[in-house]
Amino acid sequence: MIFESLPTTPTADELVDQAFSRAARAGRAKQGVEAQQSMLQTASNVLSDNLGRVATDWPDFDAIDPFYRELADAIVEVDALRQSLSEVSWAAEKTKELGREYQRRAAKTDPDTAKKLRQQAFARMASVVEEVADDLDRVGAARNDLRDLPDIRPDEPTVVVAGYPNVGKSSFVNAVTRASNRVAEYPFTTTGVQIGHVERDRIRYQLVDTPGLLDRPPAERNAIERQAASALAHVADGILFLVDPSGTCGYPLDDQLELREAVADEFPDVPLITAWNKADLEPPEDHERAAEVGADVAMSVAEGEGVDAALDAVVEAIGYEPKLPFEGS
Ligand SMILES: Nc1nc2c(ncn2[C@@H]2O[C@H](COP(=O)(O)OP(=O)(O)O)[C@@H](O)[C@H]2O)c(=O)[nH]1
Ligand SMILES: [Mg+2]
Repeated sequence: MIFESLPTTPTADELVDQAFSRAARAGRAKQGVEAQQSMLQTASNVLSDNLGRVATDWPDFDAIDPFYRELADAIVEVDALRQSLSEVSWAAEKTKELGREYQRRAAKTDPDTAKKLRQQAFARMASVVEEVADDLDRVGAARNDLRDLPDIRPDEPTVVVAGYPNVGKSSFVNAVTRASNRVAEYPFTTTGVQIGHVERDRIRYQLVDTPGLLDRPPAERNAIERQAASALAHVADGILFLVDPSGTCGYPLDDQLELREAVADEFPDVPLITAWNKADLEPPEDHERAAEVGADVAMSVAEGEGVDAALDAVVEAIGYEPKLPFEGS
C-alpha cells in the first residue's frame, strides 16, 4: 500500500536538537574558523537532508490511484497536507542556503567573528525550522493516519460485498476466500474492513467487506464514511448485495431493499448481484415476497449451500477480461 512505508516524521525540536548536537561534535574535531565552518556545514546538511526527505518521501498525490487519493482525502485534508509538504521543502532549501551563505562569510574572518556568524546562522536556521513546526506536525499526523489504510489493490478486479449488518457478509467473505483474511481497523470504520482474495479461472478477485460504509443508508453515514464509500466507486467492479429475508439480522426486508436501491444509485456503472442469504431459515420458495426481492442467487453460508454459485454470479457479471501479455502484437 502506497502510504505504508512512509517513515516517521521528526518534530521541529527533534530536528534542531539533532542538527546542533551533530554540529557540535563535528566542530570539536577542528580548530578556529574551520571548526565554525564545519559546524555550519553539518547543521545545514542535517536540517536540509532531513527536511528534504520528509517532503520527498510522500507519493505525488496527482499520480496515485484515484481510490487512494479520495480515501486519503476522507481522512486527512490532502490540500492542506500538500501545502505543508511544500513549506517543509522550502525550509529544506532555506537551511541549505543559510549554511552556504554563512560558510562563505565566515571564510574571510577571524575565529571570533566566525563564531558569531555561526551563532547567528544557527539562530536563523532554528527559526526557519520553527516556522514549519506546525507543518511537520501535520505531516506526521497524516502519516500516522494514512499508514494503516486498507490494502485494497486498485488493479485487481474487485467485488464489494454490501448489505445490512448481520446478513452474513463476513461469513461469506470468510467462506469463499483463503483463511488468511486481514481484518484491521481503519479511520473510517470501527469494525474493520475485511479483504479476501479468491481465484476464478486463474484470475485473482478481491473481495471487500466494508462495515460502516455500505451497510447502512447513505444518509446515516458521517462525512468521512461518505467519502470513503465514494472512494470505493473507483475500485468496485461488481457488487454482491446480501439480503436476509428471514429478518434474523434485525432489519426489515423493506429497509434492506431500500438500501440496495441506494447502493445501486451510488454505483450506477457497477453490476449488482443480489444474493438471498440464510436460505436455510427462509428459502425463497416459501417466502411470499420472493418476487419482490428478485434475488439472482440463493444461498446459505451457514450450510455452505449456493456460496460458490453466488461468487460465480458476480464474477460473471463483472465479465473481467484479462489483458494478454502479447495482445495486439
Ligand atoms: N442461519 C444462518 N445464519 C447465518 C448465515 N450466514 C450468516 N449467518 C449468521 O448471521 C450472523 C451474522 O453474520 P456475519 O457474517 O457476521 O454478518 P455481517 O455483519 O453481514 O458481516 C452470524 O451469527 C452468522 O453465523 C446463514 O446462511 N444461515
Ligand atoms: Mg461483518
